[in-house]
Amino acid sequence: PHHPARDTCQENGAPQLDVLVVGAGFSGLYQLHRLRELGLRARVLEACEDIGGTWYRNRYPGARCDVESTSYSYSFSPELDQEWEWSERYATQPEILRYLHHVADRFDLRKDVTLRTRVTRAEYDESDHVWQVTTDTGETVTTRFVVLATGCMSAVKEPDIPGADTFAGRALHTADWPHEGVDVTGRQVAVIGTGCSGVQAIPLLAERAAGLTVFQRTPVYALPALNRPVSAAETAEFKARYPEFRAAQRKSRGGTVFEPPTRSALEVDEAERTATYEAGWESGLLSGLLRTYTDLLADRAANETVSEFVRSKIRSIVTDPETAETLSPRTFPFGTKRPCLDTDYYATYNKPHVKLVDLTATPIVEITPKGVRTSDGEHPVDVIVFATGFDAMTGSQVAVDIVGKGGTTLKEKWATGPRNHLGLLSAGFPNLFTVIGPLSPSVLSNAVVSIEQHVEWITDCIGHLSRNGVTEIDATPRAEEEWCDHVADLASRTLYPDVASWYTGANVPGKPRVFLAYTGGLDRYRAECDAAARDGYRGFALS
Ligand code: N01
Repeated sequence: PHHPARDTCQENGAPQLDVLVVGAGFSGLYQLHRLRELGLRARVLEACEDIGGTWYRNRYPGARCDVESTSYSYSFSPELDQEWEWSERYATQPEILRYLHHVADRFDLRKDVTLRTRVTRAEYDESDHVWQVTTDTGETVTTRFVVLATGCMSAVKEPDIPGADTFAGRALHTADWPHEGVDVTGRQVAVIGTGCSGVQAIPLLAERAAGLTVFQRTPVYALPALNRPVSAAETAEFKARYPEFRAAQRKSRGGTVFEPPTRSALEVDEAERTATYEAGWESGLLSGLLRTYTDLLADRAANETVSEFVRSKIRSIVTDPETAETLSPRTFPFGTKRPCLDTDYYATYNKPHVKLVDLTATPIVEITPKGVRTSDGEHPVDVIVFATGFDAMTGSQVAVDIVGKGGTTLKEKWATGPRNHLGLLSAGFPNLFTVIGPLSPSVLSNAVVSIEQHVEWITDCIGHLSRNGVTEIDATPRAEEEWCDHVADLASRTLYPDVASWYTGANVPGKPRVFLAYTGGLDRYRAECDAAARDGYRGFALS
């Protein structure tokens, strides 16, 4: 067989790089920083024109974080915590991007980031224990380790609607919004999709558009963000307690700090429950309702109490009862699809120029040159916004042609669902780490806290291997099987797996139905990862 890596190895047989990091978002930038501390030769390749990952691409109107910015930010540098100031409780996309630029400058990261370079292929050389990585710019790089820092929401799901390419007006996807912005003043606008992207964009599009038609297939549960500017006094107060907050965050179950609930929702009477839910609603936190009782994600009857509470809120905001009912989720329990954090989402439907089309009653038949045709007729528009989501969790990884041991591709191996050990390494694909990928807490936690946990574990691991002259780490098939079973077993005790969502891969036609995240909590997960490392990387074969 051809061993391409050998052709490009340096003369002493060493690969050109110790670590190649794919992606320059929150994950890739921090990974680079940590690898530098080990004195390793590391480089980041980024497909986009600039750094920022998710926060570079998702520029649609209203794009902002749904975790408070003081919490959705790096914790690794106390100096960074002290010098950066967030202007709002929930930062907008431009502000988060500015933060990432600040981090890149402050830690001098840019010089090892190559932009406009998409990794297209990575092939493992079993005899030299190196990866040969190919890019769309024609470059080949040999590297001992690869870290896929490619994000959970970066592979855009193309709209699977007939005629989508025939539309004569402007078609946009929320995740590929033009950098110069789009002025919809006086235009007729359609939005297809009511997940978190749609929910954030709809109120702002409605402010400018002459008419806005929202095409909804499944309604969501959206909670008020109660976003507001942060005062100088609040910032000073927060900065004073940052060290203890960061420590608590690292120990927490999901990367945000709160007192965990102790009681079932069914243990208390309705009046008490409603008062508790009111307080959760008024907290303006994404998890404000879910953190009230222990069993909301495990017991349907318990969950129905909170689901109905949110529906009652929708009815209280939306003046037309029929529209309120169409906006009310009835087909899945609260929290089993990611809830949204909104600003004026439901109230927007009270505006006379905003129309809601219920696709369960009148499905989309096709997109025509003039607009959207449902079974009820054509809706002519100037602009269509596809807020149709992503091939989440696995899409960005299988998009790279990754060839592991024995010529098996990751795509083939994962054809029936992702398999790996500890969410970090997939057996047969040695030295290839994933940051916040499938079967780790990732999307069920504050992503930045999970990213730091992964990056630090990976860095320690690579440091350990390098110091000990170990050139290969691979997950053992047995440990991998046990981990996959463990993740599935934990998920099966929740309400998540039965629901068609991107958590279960159900949003992408043909994608296997597997619950994609670890539900045991970041604290327990961190302990599992640390124990494996302490026990000499138990569950992994080192050679
Ligand atoms: O995508 P989604 P998203 N015809 O998959 C509909 C994070 N995020 O980009 O549910 C008609 O959630 C689809 O309908 P259905 C966050 O984790 C965070 O909004 O499949 N409709 C659904 O309504 C989030 O969960 C923030 O029936 C079609 C929508 O499109 C994740 O990213 C902001 C359709 C897709 O919703 C993804 O959110 C934004 C079709 N053919 C995103 N295909 C923050 O606040 C799809 N849909 C930080």
